[in-house]
Amino acid sequence: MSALQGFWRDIGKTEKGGQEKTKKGKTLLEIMVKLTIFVVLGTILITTLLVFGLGKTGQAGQGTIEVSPKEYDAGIVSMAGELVKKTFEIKNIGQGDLKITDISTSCMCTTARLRVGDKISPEFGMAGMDNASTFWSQKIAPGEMGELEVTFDQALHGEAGLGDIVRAIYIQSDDAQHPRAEVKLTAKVVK
Ligand SMILES: [Cu+2]
Repeated sequence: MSALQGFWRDIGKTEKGGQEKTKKGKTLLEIMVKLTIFVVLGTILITTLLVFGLGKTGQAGQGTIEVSPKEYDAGIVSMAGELVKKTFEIKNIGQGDLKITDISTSCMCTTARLRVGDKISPEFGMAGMDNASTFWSQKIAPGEMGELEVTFDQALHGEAGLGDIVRAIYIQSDDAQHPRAEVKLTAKVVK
């Protein structure tokens, strides 16, 4: 008897042994074959999805950010008056999706939220002072527009904040040419 024949005979024995133990159960070999088929088919499916998914993204092109206006002058604002609010437009003028990954402002008195369709972001503040962006990002489709709602609290700094002020709002995205776009808000704060 060759070594190969011996091998098959031993497998046969193992199978029979398995059947005797479990009776109505499947043999070890059947389970292993089914498991192997399952794993192979699963791998093919996942690979196909990844290849086609990535291919699509690559073909679609890149997003390009356009902010408008770049600067807004709120004019003379009274410390006792209502908070200064201004909405800036954040448009994707590129061929592919634009992903906004973070928003921050230059000072504690200035906060911003991004609204895209019916989605509104958390409130962003001064860089490093909030962690609102940790799990946040927002897609803007080609041709689509988001609204950056900025609030400036002209009374936050008290009398130290009187006079001409300039505040910046930074918008980080996956636009390779403009990874950090910015808009500015100016005003003259009076008592
Ligand atoms: Cu401030």
